[in-house]
Amino acid sequence: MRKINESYQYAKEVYAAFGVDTDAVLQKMKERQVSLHCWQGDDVNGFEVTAGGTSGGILSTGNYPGRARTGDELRADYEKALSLIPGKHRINLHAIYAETEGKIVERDQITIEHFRKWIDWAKKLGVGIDFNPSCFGHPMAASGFTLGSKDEEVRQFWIRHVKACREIAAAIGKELGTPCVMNIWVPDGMKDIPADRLGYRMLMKKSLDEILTVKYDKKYLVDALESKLFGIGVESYTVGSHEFVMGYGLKNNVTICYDMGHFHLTESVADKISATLLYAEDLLLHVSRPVRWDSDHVVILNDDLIALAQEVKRADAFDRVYYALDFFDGSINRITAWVTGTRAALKSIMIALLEPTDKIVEEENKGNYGNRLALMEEFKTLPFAAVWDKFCYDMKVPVGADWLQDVKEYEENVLSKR
Ligand code: RNT
Ligand code: ZN
Repeated sequence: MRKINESYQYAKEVYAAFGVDTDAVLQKMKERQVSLHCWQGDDVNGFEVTAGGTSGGILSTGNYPGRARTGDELRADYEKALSLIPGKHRINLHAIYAETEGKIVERDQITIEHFRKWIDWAKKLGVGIDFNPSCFGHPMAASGFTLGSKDEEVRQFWIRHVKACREIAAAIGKELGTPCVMNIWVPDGMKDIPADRLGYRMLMKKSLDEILTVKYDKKYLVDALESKLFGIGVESYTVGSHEFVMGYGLKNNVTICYDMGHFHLTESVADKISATLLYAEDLLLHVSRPVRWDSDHVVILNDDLIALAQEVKRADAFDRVYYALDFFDGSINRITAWVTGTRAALKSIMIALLEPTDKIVEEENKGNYGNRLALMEEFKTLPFAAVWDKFCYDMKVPVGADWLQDVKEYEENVLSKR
C-alpha cells in the first residue's frame, strides 16, 4: 500500500513535468467502460437446445476444462472476472445465450423474457448489457448466407431474427437505463469467386432496410453493423465488406463496427478512427488480436491496441467510441482470458489518456519531426505502471499479478468440478 502510493507520487511528478494531471486521468478511467463478451466464457456455444455453436468462418479452438455450460455458470464466471477488473463494465450477449428452460424456441421467436435472468443479474450488478443477433451455427445458415440469401425463406427467417433481437435489445436498454449496443454481424460470403457480387449485396441492403424500418430511440438502442474481410471457407467474397458497411452505416446512421481482425494485417484500424469520426456520430470497436489471420486471440497490450486508444484520445472521442471485446480462446482458463484481455484494453486506454499529446502535436506543427519521434519514444517508458497499480488499488481489485491467485482458487473450487 505504502509502496503503491509512493510510486504513484513519483509518477505523478514525472507526468506533471509533461503537463499531464494523473489524478484527472484516474478520474477519467472510472468512466471508461469495456463490454465483456459472453462468448469467451463458453467458446461461442450458447445455450440452445438444438443447433448452436459456430460456423460461417469463426472458430474457437482449445479444450481447456471448466467451460461454462449454463447461464448460471456463465454468470458466476463473469462475476469472478469482473471482480478482478478495475472499473464498472458492461456485458455483451449473443442471442444464442437465451434461456428457454429446456424448450426449443426458434431464433425468430425469442423475446425479452428469455433474457430475464441476464437482465435481473445485470441490474443486481449495476452493469449495462449489449446484444448481438446470432446469424450462424444454425441449419438456416448452412448455405453460408443469411441476410444476403437468395433463398427467400432463409432471408426472411434471418430478418425476423434480427428484428426480434432489436426489440429485445431496445427493451434491455430501456430497462437498464443505458443504451444497448446491438451489433449485426453476418457470415455471408463465398469460398470461391462469385459471379454475382452485386446481387447478394443488394439483398443484404434490402434486408437491413427492412430490419431498420422499426424505429427505436437511440437512448435505448444503438444499431451497429460489422464488416469483415474473409473467414474460413469464405475466402473469396464477403457480402458485408468494409465498403459495404461503411457506405450503409454512413448513409443510414448505423454505427460502424471495426473488428481489429477484419482487415488486412498491415492495415491500421487505428488510422480509421479519425477518418470515420469526421462523418459518423459514433463507432463500435471489436477489440481483438489477429495472429497471422483473423484468429481472435486474447487481446494483449501490443502496439495495435495502444495505437487504437491513442487515436481515440487524440480525437477526444472516448465518449463516441464503444469498446467491445471480441476474442475466444478455449485453450486456456477462460477467466484468465477475459481478465487478461480486459485489463490490457484498459491499460491501453490509460496509456493513451496519460499521453502528453500537446507536446508531440506542438513539435509536429513546428515541423520538428525528430523531436516528435524522440518524445514518442520517451513517452513509451514513462511510469505508467505506477498509475495503473494505483487505479487497481483505488478500485479495490488485485494489483499486479495477484489476481492469478484468485483465478487459481476459483479453478480449484468451481471450474474443476464441472
Ligand atoms: C466474426 C465477428 C463477430 C463474432 C461475434 C461472435 O468474425 O467478429 O463479431 O466474433 O459476433
Ligand atoms: Zn467481431
